[in-house]
Amino acid sequence: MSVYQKLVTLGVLLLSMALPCHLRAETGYDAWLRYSVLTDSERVKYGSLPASVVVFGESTVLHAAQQEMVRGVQGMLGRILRVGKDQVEEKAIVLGTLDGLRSVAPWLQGREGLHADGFWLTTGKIQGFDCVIITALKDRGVLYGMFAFLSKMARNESVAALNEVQQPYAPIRWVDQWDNLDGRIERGYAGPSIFFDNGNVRGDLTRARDYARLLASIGINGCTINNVNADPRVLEDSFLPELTRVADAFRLWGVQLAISVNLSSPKAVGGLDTFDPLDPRVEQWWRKRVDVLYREIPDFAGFVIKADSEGQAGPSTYNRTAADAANVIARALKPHGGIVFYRAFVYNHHLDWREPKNDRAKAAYDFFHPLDGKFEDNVIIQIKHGPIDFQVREPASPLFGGLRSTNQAIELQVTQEYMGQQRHLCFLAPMWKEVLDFDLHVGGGQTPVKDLVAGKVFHRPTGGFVGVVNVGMDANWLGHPLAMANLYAFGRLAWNPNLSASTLADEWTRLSFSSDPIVVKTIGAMQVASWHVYESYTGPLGAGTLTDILGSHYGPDVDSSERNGWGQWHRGDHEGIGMDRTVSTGTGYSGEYTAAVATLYESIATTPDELLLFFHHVPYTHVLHSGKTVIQHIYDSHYQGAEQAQHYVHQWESLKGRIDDERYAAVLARLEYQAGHAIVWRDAICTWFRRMSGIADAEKRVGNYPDRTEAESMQLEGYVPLDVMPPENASGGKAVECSPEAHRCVASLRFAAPAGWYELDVQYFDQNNGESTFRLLVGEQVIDEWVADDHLPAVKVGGDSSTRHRTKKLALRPGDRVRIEGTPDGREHAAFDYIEIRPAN
Ligand code: GCV
Repeated sequence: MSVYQKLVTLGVLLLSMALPCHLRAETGYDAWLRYSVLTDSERVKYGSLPASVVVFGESTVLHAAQQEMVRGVQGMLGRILRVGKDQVEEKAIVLGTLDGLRSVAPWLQGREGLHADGFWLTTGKIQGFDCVIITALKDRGVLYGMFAFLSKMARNESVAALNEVQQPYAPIRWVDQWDNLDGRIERGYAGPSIFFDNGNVRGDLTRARDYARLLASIGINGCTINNVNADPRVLEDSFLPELTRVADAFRLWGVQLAISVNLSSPKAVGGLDTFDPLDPRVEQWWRKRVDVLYREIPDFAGFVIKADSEGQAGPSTYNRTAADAANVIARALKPHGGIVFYRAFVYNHHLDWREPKNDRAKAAYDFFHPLDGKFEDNVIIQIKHGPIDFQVREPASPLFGGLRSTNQAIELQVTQEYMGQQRHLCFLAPMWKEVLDFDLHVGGGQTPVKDLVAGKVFHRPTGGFVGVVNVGMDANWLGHPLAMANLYAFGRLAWNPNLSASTLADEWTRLSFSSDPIVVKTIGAMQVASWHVYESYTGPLGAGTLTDILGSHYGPDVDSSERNGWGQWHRGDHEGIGMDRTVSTGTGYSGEYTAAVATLYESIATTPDELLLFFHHVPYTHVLHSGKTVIQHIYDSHYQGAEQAQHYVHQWESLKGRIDDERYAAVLARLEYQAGHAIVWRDAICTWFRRMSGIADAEKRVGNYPDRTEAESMQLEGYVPLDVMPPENASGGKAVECSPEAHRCVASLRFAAPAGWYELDVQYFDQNNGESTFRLLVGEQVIDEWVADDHLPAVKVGGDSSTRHRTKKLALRPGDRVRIEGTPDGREHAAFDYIEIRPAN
């Protein structure tokens, strides 16, 4: 951080102390449960709200609901509700199950059709007093109703004369965390685990409890706390008390604990010499383990299994099927009401890339469709939303239509593994909506994915929605304050997939920031556009996210997808690009859909442009439905996307003073970073396609950067040129870095343009194995200084580490000597790529 930035931060801190309370400094920890004070005019609506909240019945969940109601009303209205129990003595907000209210409000019993977890908000007389009533079949439903009521108030909706029933779309609304026992999180981008540390469950589970509260507020009822690449130790006797503590922390908020288990556990920690699911000793081992678990955690939810995938042990070791493996565990869980999620993410990651018929996209369907109907009723097949792996654009997995006699759940990824890792803004609800609403035409009538997974189409006993979240110890849970919209949207869609993406963005913004119309409109617009923007500079036309798939999954690396066994191929070469997945000439994947969908994708003429390269291999000169050639679309889309990413910064700056300074600054920093990294993406991908296709950009932008001076062409002292791999990840394929013997290095140029105000960008490399310092000088004057101390997924110079530092409004005149001075640190050699100087606006 530069001295200047430090001063700004200090200033922000001091200022925030003096802010009016509706702009109090916030870390984001409260997420959408801020209950911030309503304005006088908003408060008028709640003038007649009762002064007490009475709970009928006894349970930790009901108690939590009552406490939360007090907290919420106090926050928003500044009134402290009187709490009561089992008796109404004045106008009151009443919380209780239908059963609990039977004696005092028999008239409520007439309400039919409430399902488990659903709730009813209504009004009526209880014991002679007018009451607001929040009721449900179960305690958890009352809790959900209470959160819905507070959410209405926070969004300034009327709560008078309520009569509203809400039912969740599906019974399964779970989140998975990929936390390892050592505290690291696989694909987690917001600090270490809130559950584990150093091989054990954390001593302080405050955050786990607060996470459960957030989850409950959006209707999530289950949470798997450990990585699907599961450590067998979670099933050891000694670990049980640890799990029990997490279950206790969750229980208050109606969130049931689940764990991922390793199929080899009977052998790895159980003392058996086998984990063959058909071996009676193995069956007995699972039964005993499960019985012991339920003795300590009676509301335990179940297990998640990743097997025969990416190195995880599986039933194939013994020539058994996924059904054999899932069922043996399901039978152990069944008497206790537990569930097994068996992940459909089973594929061979040593596929022969030379064989054109090989296709990873077919794997889930090929493995699981033949097993349809062979699973116990408490097994759920957990299916990633697309057939590959959370790429920026994939069609809906055909397996959703391939299971008619088996329960299923859709797996959505809230953690932005391939979507900018919470450093880039990418609101995923629009993408999820496209998949959930996609009609797979598997029965008569409409059969959208949301109905298939909810079990509505084939009348399955259970099914639903699972989100991979990976919150961490960062104060704001997911790293990027705006990324929490994804968790919110996931929960809300699991409850009601018919909500639109813009409604979700609107709700989330009001709850998380403010109802100021300008804030709601601006953030809503940014969120709703952001998936398309991200797609447009990282992987248009369905080619997949063109990232480093062998490493970070973060920066650009088009070639990394090819010539290896992982099967995320796009088949880009000098002639064209795209995977031919048709039945007629390709891998046959499109034939895994029913006829109506297969026909759509089989033909280039009917395949939508945005999925063209997922289904077809075409020459770069192929003309899209839009009228553009593929190659020109790729160039244009990257330039437009990167430009929109620059625009986010201005959109956000327009909100200064309308939201608290702490989150304003945090978001601004991320958006400025994203704006720079979008250009890294743009240049890398366009350069690769320009080189591969040999076709120039009709707009002459690619390879032509008028304001740019390459570092290697500046006058260097201590700096030496460096070839970057892949070459497109640095401008001109080269950067400069400090030579091993240099303690301080300088690159300089003589400014030659007319005198004026300029902005100057330094594109430098910020690795996580050192903290180099950079200074910008004009003549002898130090203009700016910063430290490369970000925590990017990068240990070398390249597309993951390439970062922009902008100095605004700099006075320059012809003849000025502009110098970049780098001081290396550790294994980071103060490398940089280029500078750009352009007139300041
Ligand atoms: C937990 C992808 C991710 C892995 C993840 C895997 C899965 O391959 O990169 O980190 O493993 O999906 O979903 O099991």
